[in-house]
Amino acid sequence: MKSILIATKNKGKLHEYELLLSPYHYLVKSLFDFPELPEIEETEDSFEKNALLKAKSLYQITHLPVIADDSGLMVDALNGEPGVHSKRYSPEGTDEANNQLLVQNLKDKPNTTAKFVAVIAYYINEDEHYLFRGEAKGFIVLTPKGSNGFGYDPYFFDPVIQKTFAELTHEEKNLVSHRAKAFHQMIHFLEGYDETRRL
Ligand code: ITT
Repeated sequence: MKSILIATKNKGKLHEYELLLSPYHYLVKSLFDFPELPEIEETEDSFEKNALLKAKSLYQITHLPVIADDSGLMVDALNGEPGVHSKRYSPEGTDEANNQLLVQNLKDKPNTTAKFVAVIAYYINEDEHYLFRGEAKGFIVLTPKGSNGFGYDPYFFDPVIQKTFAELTHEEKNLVSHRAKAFHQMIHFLEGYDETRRL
């Protein structure tokens, strides 16, 4: 069985990828399997650059095919913030503190429309690496709902399903999320590619 490295230490993200990858018969590894690997700082100013930086750095050390994503929440009334700073929006950088700051910054705004963005970098080798972007649109509610998911999920309301992302099971979130959309774009792209490159 071939191995693939999911370049994350975020357990919520990892679980979503394990489910997305389950039909493809891969041995899914994550950064928890490689505690000796260095932390890759996401220092760039775009999701694309950060995802590629992470995927490339980890490919160069492990020589495994790598899926790395950089993701975040972009709120219209906050000019796209927290964006690439979603993980460290508040000084504390915990989900709770990030969400409190988000609510604080939005409490007097009439419009709370927002989107989640995920960019996947799939790094097969030095010559073959690709980027895929997925977005999920919704708005921010000031009272959290649901206890599944991670990060901003309890505050992100999907107007089509009329639930926050934290009210969805992992399977349900994987039908609509930014990460799942980027992942399915990747699968679609690889279907048109050399057979050995398909997942
Ligand atoms: P890795 O870098 O180890 O993958 P991370 O949590 O640092 O994990 P990111 O750098 O991509 O991941 O940060 C994205 C942040 O954006 C994440 O910590 C959440 O706060 C938020 N976020 C991204 N996707 C999300 C989702 O599906 N649901 C809720 N919040 C999300």
